[in-house]
Amino acid sequence: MTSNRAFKASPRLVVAAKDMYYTTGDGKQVIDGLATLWCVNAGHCRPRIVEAIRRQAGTLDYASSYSLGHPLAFEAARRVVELAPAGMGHVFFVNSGSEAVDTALKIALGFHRLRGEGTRTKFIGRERAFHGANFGGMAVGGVPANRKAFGGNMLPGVDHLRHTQDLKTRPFVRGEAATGAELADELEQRLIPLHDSSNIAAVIVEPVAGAGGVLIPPQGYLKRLREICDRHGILLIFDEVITGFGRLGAPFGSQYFGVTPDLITFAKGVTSAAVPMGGVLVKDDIYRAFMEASAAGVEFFHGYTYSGHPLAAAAALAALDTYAEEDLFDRANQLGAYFEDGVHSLKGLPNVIDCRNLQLIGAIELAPRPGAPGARAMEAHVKCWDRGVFVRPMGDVLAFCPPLIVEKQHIDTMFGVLGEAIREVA
Ligand code: PXG
Repeated sequence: MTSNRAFKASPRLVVAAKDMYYTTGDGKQVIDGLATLWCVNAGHCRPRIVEAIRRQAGTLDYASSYSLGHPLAFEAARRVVELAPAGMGHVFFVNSGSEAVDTALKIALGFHRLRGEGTRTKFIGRERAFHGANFGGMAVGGVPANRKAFGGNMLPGVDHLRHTQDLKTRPFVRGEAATGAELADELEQRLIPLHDSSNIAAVIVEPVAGAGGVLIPPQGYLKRLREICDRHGILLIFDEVITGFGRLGAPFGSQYFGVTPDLITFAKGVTSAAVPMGGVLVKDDIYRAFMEASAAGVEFFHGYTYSGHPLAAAAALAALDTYAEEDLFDRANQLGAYFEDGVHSLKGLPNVIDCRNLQLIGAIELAPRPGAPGARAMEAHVKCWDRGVFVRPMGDVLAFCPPLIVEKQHIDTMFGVLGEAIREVA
């Protein structure tokens, strides 16, 4: 995901981090405007998390979840369940978002098979979705650059919904667009008739698409997807790797949008990124199907060496404590309007063709420079970095997703600096 040649030519190294800031090799402070990769939700090097990892490393450095267990993994699962929508009472731990997605797809297949609906093997993803870099996630994902080189080896039996962005009719929307929910109807009007619901295992979507360019769903879109899935016995998976753990002002995007899926994938913010961890939350009836209907022995033949790793579990518990103590899941509600004004303050600058946002996630889209798509955003990103602000270029989109401890002064600096950079790269 990095141009190695560009990096080698001009390496950008960070040597330390604290709260909202990175320290670079030459001693500069840089605001982390994207929680690095949408993940450092509590900010960097938070004392409780640091201490918990230190303590755990000296107490139980490793124990596997194959045939063994250790209490912290169960405690972490219980705490994640407490935050989850009602009825999602079980967690399968993994080590990344990509593993969470592939795990969720496998759970969906296993569930249908156990219930005698083993013909349900197809998955429906969405254009411009990012579901990680492994083969399952890549297949249901819809970011062309992630798929191009691997085209012949995708999972078979995958189709995609259209993405929800329409800059022609809905540019510069604040929050969720009032129109566009009908885009969900494509599932019932086109894809289900084409494949037949008896062949479809699950639909997977990010509630807010992140790495594909920050696409905010239109009002009512996710609810409509839920209703269609219910009518046809199709499982709905929300990939909440970015929207989980407070990004939208609720523990999960599911609660923010008032739509409960059957499975939720999470990662990143669960430990505030201090130790890799991911997981899949499942509805109780899915868990029960495995416990009651599978043959004797292992109920779900899946897992990783580091699933529920003690350091990750310790970091997760400390991160969840930090979120609770500082009421960080409410920050997006408190600051969402201010952040929105910051994002939209860039409207009218040269080449800005869209500003969009929801709670503490936002993006600016620039018109591509003729013959050099992505160059303008990349140059703006470098100028911002040189002036102490990290924002992420994704094609011609610049994305923001600050740690939840962000203050108004950081928001002012981020958008002020980016505004200057956009003028300069015009
Ligand atoms: N699902 C979603 C929604 C994600 O955003 C993954 C799955 C995969 O997570 P892991 O932990 O396997 O990386 C992600 C990851 C970018 C960028 O370009 C975004 C991600 C990862 C790397 C780069 O903004 N998101």
